[in-house]
Amino acid sequence: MFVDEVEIRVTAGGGGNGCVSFRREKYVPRGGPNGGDGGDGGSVYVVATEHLNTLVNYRFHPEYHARRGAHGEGSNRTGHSARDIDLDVPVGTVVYELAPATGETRPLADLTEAGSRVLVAAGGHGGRGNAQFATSTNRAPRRAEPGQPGEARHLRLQLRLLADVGLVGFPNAGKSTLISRISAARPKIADYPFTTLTPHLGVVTLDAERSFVVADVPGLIEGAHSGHGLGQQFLKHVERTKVLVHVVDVSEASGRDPVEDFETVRREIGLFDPALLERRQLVAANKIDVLADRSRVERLAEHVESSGIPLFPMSAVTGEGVRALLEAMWQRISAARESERRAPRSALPDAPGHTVAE
Ligand SMILES: Nc1nc2c(ncn2[C@@H]2O[C@H](COP(=O)(O)OP(=O)(O)OP(=O)(O)O)[C@@H](O)[C@H]2O)c(=O)[nH]1
Ligand SMILES: [Mg+2]
Repeated sequence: MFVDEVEIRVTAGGGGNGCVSFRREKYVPRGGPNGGDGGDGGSVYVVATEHLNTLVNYRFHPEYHARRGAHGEGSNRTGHSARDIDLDVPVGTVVYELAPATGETRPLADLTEAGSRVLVAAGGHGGRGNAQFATSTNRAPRRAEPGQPGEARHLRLQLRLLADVGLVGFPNAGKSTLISRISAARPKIADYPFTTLTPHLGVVTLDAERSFVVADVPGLIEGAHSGHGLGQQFLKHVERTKVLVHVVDVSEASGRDPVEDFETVRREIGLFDPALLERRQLVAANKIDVLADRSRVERLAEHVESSGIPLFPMSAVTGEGVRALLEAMWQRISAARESERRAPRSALPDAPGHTVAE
């Protein structure tokens, strides 16, 4: 099951208490204080790993507690510190602190690299034992500290896939067919809308030096931004892409007008997040193998090229035109990588998901 958003509660362990104790030995009438310190409580961390691609585990286990530190003991024995807990999440997970009362969120970390690790709840320090309080004027202190409590937090974890290219378009346009042709990804393909229910990633390898990741997201329809169909909830997965490819079914079989299809999808994307429309975009005019009336492509080409978006006629089934599309994707990706090197994007996404435009 693909789950890309969960809420969990994490509680770090408290520190162990410091101990009050005095040496008691035969022939040593007044032994000094020897109460040891408490051990530190366990902390909770969130760690990105390449071995996961969903947050589904957290749907079923939303609570995590690290253990408390052991109390200090006599004979200057320090209590054991408790072990930290690492919560593994897929690379691309954004961690937010959630204020349950108000529903407000604050970003804590964006884990875009395998191995990135963020502290989400710090364990409490152990208290000092009475041995630490001895002074020249107070040689038998009866004082020790309690352990500090561990931090507790509500978190929202949101996975945003890391892909260079996002395939967007109407249901049935051929997005999954295209990703199956250009990568090893094998999402289900069928002649009905909403075949793809969750996003899929595929790695495209052009040659030894050039490869990139493509995301196939579920189809969008009119009203997707306000919850129609499936698409909108998955648009967060194209937020990180550098290039959007509009897959448009230009054949007569769609029963629709390709220009209108393109405009509908573009509108939905803009309503979800206007910044997405500033991405580099391409149009894949798909299913030309079954196209009778070439003017359908020509009209679409004129329409999109007037707003500076190039169009590539192709067939995901026969492979015609696919190579040219891939080269164009690569060109835009490398241009985007280059401009990011010069001006890196801000570190943290500000809000989980997006408020729907009125
Ligand atoms: N003739 C022809 N059929 C195609 C082409 N590309 C896709 N199809 C067919 O169109 C139908 C839908 O293809 P999918 O790849 O499942 O479409 P999708 O865009 O992933 O659809 P959703 O997952 O529902 O959003 C399938 O029957 C495909 O075989 C093409 O280039 N030519
Ligand atoms: Mg599909």
